[in-house]
Formats: sequence, structure tokens, C-alpha cells
Amino acid sequence: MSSKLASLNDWVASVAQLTQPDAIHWCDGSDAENARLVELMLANGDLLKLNGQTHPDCYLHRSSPTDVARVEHLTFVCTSQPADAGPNNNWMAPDEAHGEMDALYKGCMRGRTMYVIPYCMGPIDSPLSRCGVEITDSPYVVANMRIMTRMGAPALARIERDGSFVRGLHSIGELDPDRRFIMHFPEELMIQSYGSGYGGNALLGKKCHALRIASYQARTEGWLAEHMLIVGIENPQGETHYVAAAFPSACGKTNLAMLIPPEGYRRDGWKVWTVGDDICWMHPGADGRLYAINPEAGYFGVAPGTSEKTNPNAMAMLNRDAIFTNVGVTADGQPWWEGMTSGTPAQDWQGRPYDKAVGPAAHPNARFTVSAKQCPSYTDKAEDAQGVPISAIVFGGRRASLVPLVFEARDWTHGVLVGAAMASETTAAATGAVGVVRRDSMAMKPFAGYNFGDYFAHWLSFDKPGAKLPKIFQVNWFRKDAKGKFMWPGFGDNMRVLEWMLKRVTGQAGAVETPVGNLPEPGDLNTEGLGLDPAVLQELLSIDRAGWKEEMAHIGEYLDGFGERTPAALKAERAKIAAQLA
Ligand code: SAT
Ligand code: MN
Repeated sequence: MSSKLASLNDWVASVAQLTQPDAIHWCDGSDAENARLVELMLANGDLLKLNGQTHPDCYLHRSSPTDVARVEHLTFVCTSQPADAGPNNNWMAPDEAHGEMDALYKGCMRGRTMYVIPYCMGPIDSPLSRCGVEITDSPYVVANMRIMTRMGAPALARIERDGSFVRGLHSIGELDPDRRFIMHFPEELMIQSYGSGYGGNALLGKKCHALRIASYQARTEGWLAEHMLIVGIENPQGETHYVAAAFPSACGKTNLAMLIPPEGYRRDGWKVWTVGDDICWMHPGADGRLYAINPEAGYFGVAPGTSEKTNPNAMAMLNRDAIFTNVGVTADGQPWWEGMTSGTPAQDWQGRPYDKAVGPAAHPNARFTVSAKQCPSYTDKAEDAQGVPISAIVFGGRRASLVPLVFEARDWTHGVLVGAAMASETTAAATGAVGVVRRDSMAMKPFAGYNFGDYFAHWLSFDKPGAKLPKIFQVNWFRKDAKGKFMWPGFGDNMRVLEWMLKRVTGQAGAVETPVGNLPEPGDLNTEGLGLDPAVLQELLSIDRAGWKEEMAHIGEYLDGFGERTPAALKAERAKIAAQLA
């Protein structure tokens, strides 16, 4: 097979010339194709079949134990000018990077099949969507891309119509951490990845395309590619407001996107609709509002901690047609991970007999891959070609102290500062130390494909005459008390905070103004039935002026790190707040 697009055929031929596969397979995305690939992977051990009674068509993949997360130190943005990648990225000269990669790719697919995956990020017929082609030698990547993107024949037809696409080349190589690179060439709309089969490193439509390359493209085209979930909140009057929320990896985006409101809210008629759990592309619409699509078609979520208590919607979508990566298994072949309220693991994620003393049953970054349509809170708005209008943008990190439960930014510029200043404790989603607080602007530190200074300026540029921009908020579900216990219950109860935000959007709720932002008074939040100690609530909703003074000084140093590229308006906003706190 080949395509009607000469540039695509030529590229596929040149990759085959370099990598020397035994066979080339163009993916059509059909069920029959998937069935053949699953059979192949069951035979070669890439997949293990899980209990067909409890989990029909579910499979387990055990990765190489040294290939379990994104590798930020091996991820590069290769622009011709180093300053265009910025201090927020690792940089390599494009020529040098191509040289390194070509040497790795040379003959790397001998004895393997090369799969050509045409994919579309976003609804096939949406003007907001963008397409790509991933070439890979991993059938596991094909099976995951089939769930995570609109993949195969319809995507190829759109690519042939558009005439352009992002080129992604991936080989698992030897899965050797010392021969591993994730390279981005934004000026060429190209991605090259070698030596890892893990999600963010290998499913190139996800972080590599839909965030790093797309953020670069979005800047030149006047839109935003963000690390955000998209959730619809329907009030008892039947009006739905959409919220986009940025949190770093493994900070609860999937749980928030699939939230089930507390009992009282459900009784009153509140409903929650999931549009996306990880990535959000936002374009200004003709009416001045921002319209968002979820470029993905599935969820690649963190399994550990997902339970009937924390995310019943996720549990309900994981009992059929799902791929599990690096979870444990019970004696009767059901997937198992830490946080589950029933079942007992028999084997751990490496296939060893489970022994608590050796380690957890599931790897802390174990994942599930599942179609978005299987989620009980799925809405067909996820297929809306125009996207959904965004009423509020939320920035949230994992901060044990200082940052209150919620506050509202005064205006867009202040909101951009709040996003830029975001910090969070690191998680197991990337290799390296866990629990270290680092700045993670808009939760995009690992994903912005260009200089953060330019990125902040791009964000500020949306505030222009006629724009009807969303209100911006910051939240922190992760405050801890002196004993290290979480102060806010989180999960479904986060609905209470969302309600306050949406009432701010419609002008129905009060707030106290502080230099840091506008906060609810304890009485503005519905805490009915929570049994929360009033002193704890007061603490969650107060500003520690001395702590914030110090924080503002750190933010100033951080912004200065982008030198000339940091917009003056952002520095001025920070200076204004610092002065008010002094
Ligand atoms: O990068 S992944 O998509 O593998 C997961 C994450 O870090 O959000
Ligand atoms: Mn993510």
C-alpha cells in the first residue's frame, strides 16, 4: 500500500531505506488489523491476556523495567537558535541531533515490521484538528495509538486532503537507557524517538506532537496547545459550563475530569461531562470566546490510586477493551494496583510473585489505555468540530503548604502570572526524584516546544479588544497539616470548589480581595455534609503574607531566568503584587 501523497510516500521510503525493516505495514485502523496485532503480541509475549470473564478483551503489557516513564533529561527541542528552545528545554543543534539519530536508526528495524500510522489529533472533520504520521517498529505503540488517536484510513484521507502532516519516527531500538533520545524539530514539524516504548516517549501523537510541536505551531497560528483536562459542569438549570484545567502529570487530572459530584449535588441535578483528561487545544472563536477540543480519543491514565472511591467512572470504563501497562495481577488474571479496595495481587508488574517487602504490585507510573467513549461521563461534545466554549481556566499544583485551596486571578494578565508561577512537587510520571517542588509553568515545563518567555508573551497576546476570555483560577487540593495529613478531602468534593468558580463566572458568588488574588470566604463554599473543622477551612482559605512575600521573590528570580524574552507586563504584574505584600 501507499498513499496519494507523494511527500508521504517519499518519506516512508527514505525511512525504510535508513532502518531496513523486513516488511512495511500501512495501518488502516480496522478491527481486523487490531485483532491480528493482538494475536502477534500474545504470541511474542508483548501482551498477556487478562481474565476474559471479568475483563473481556483486556491485556497486560510489561515494559522493560528501565523503561517506565518519560525521560526529561533525554528529551530535546532542536531549534536552529538555542534561545528559541529556551532555558526550559534541553537543546541540541538540529544537524547534530539528526546525525545522532540517523546513526541510531541505521538498520534498526532489521527483522522487524515497520508500521505506518496516519493519525488525526482531534475530531476528523474539525478545522481545529491537526494530523501526523508515526512510523514505528512497535506493535504495542500501534495498539495504543489506535485507542489514543483517530487512526488509520479516515486520518490518511484527511492528510491527503490537507497535504501536510507532522512526521514522527519511532523505534524501540534496544530499549537501552543509554541509547535513548526523544528529539523534536519544531521548525521541520518533525519528531524522532529512539530506545523507549513508554507512552509519552513513544506514542508520538501525545506529548511530542499534541504539546511540544503543537505549542510551537499554535504560537505561529494564534492558538494554544495546553496540558489541560476539559470538563463540562451542568447545573440544575441545565446550563453547561466548560472548564479547562492544567495540572502536572499524575496530579489528578483524570480524576477531576471524571468527577462524580457529592450526593447532595447529584440530588439537586448537577452533572459532570468529560471532554478530555490531558490535552486541550484552544482557539479564539468569532464571538471572542476560547473554544477547546481534546485532540485525543482515549485516556492514558495512571492506574495506582484509581479506585471506586477516587474515580468510579474510571473503574467502570476499565472492565473491557483496555490495555494495562505495568500493573500487578491477581491469581485469576485480573489487573491489580495499589489503592484498589478489593482483590489480592499474585504477581507484581515485573511478573514476579508479589512480595510487599520487595515493592509495590503495580509500578507507581503503571497506566491504562482506554477509549474515551467507554467513560460513563463521556459526552459527544468531545466530537464537536467547533469545540466547546471555555468559561474558566484552572491552574493547580501539588503544594503541601502556602498555596490556598482556591483563588481567582483579578484579570487575564494576573492569571497568566499565576499560571507562569505555578510550582508542584514532582511525581513518578517522569524518571528522577519524586516530591521535589519545582516551577512548572502552566504544567508545561516538560512540554512547551519553545522558550517559556515567548510562551508567556503568547498567552498575554490573547487579551485584545473583543476577546471574551475565561476567568483564571488557581487551586491546590494537596495542602497538608502539621501531621502530614491532607486538609481537603479532594476527589468528588472538588465539585464544591468548581461550583464557587462557576458562580464567580456568572457573578453569583462573593470573594475577598487580597494581593495574591480573590478568595472565597468560608461561607461562600458549600461544605454541607463534609464535617470539615472550621479552623481547617479558614486555614485553607487564608493567605500567609510572609510566605507569599518570599514566594513572590522566588517567582521574580524564575521569571528573570528567561531574560529579555520575559514580557515586561508579567514582570510589572509581579512587582505590583510584591509591593502590595511588602
Ligand atoms: O507523558 S505521558 O503521556 O506518558 C504521561 C504523562 O506524563 O502525562
Ligand atoms: Mn499529562
